[in-house]
Amino acid sequence: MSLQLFGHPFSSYTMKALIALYENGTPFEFRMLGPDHPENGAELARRWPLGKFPLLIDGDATVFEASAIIEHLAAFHPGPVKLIPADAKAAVPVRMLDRIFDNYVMGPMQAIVGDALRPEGSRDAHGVVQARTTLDTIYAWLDQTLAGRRWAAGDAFTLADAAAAPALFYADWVHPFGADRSTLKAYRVRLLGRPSFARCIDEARPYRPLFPLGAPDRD
Ligand SMILES: N[C@@H](CCC(=O)N[C@@H](CS)C(=O)NCC(=O)O)C(=O)O
Repeated sequence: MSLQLFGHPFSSYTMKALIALYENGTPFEFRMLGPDHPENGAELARRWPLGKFPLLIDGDATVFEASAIIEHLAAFHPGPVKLIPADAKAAVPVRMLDRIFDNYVMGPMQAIVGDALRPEGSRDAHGVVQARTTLDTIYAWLDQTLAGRRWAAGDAFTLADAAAAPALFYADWVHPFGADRSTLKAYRVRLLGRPSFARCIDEARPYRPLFPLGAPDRD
């Protein structure tokens, strides 16, 4: 049975999993979520009550959480691009950076977007300030940490870059990096130029009018 990925092209975590599939040209069926495909939403909810996506089906295996999906693909559908280093010591900083991008870039970015989706009167101004402070702090750390590196963990494109690409793509929309973060900006440009992620951006382009804060006229 072929691989099936449930997700939506405009979803940041779906993009993260798609990057892994596109990097290695792994064949799969995309199970689009949305009102036109209620059967896909129903199956997602049946397999994962939290209803979060992406979700991968591989035969008997159901895998959710984008990082776990990428680990699963690396273990059972390996290709020429090794997103998880085989060397255990080299894999630690890759997994650490993956957690950093998810928790301290994607998380606060989603909190700001999520707040904009709330009805007037249920907004959390304090939470948004906290999210923006986290982003400022992590931007400064990343700007220093990534100096001299082509990709997040060094010369090779890895899981950490798959996490970074959608996180930094949207984070710079909701809370721009600022004029002096030249290393971080250059890294984001490299990510946007990576063919696997450039494809994700193009596939998501038709959905930009849905962005609650208004998508900027760039990228
Ligand atoms: N920790 C999850 C996060 C997944 C996530 O938050 N996905 C969003 C789309 S980008 C989602 O499912 N949103 C719908 C919802 O929360 O109900 C992962 O790594 O896959």
